[in-house]
Amino acid sequence: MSSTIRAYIGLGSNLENPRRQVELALTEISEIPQTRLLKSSRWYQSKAVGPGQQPDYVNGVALIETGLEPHQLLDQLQAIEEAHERVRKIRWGPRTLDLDLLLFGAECIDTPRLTIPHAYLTQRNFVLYPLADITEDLVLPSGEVLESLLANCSSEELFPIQD
Ligand code: A4P
Ligand code: MG
Repeated sequence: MSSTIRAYIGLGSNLENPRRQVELALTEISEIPQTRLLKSSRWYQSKAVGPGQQPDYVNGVALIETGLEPHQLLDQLQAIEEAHERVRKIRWGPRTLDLDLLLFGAECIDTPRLTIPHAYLTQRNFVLYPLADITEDLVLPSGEVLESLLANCSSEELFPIQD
């Protein structure tokens, strides 16, 4: 790969064997063209943020290196979601697979299809704690430091899954 960027992807599932969904998605991410999977976090069980009674999620984060442009990468991630028969019905409703592009190098992007850094990155324990598994000294484009974000984010109701 000539010019590559490091990007973080959040994985989540709370339907139809969530652990299997996210494991499979990780393999599929590693098969995206011009892309290499560098690291992945532990899996975590987390309480659903969203409407109504929902099953718990399995969440994790992956670090990749890619030669794709951000929107090309989003296309690939959405194709993987589709392949998992993800049905988009309710915002924050239950889903077989959700792939969020959390960070793309140090870029800030705001288009109708893509907001980077991901809008809720700094508030969600099921994103911040897995990020900490695979990064050291992460600084967001805003200048915020992962360590301080973690200090302000409870790990309550977030459980690393033991194999
Ligand atoms: N989009 C914009 N920016 C991005 C980005 N950085 N990465 C657009 C991915 N997609 C991005 O997403 C709606 C649109 O967002 C996409 O078409 C894309 O062009 P969606 O996945 O169809 O809808 P959604 O996921 O219901 O909405 P949203 O606002 O993206 O929600 P989130 O932030 O993805 O949250 N609780 C737990 N415990 N664990 C979870 O993983 N996830 C969600 C979904 C809610 N509750 C959760 C979890
Ligand atoms: Mg999403």
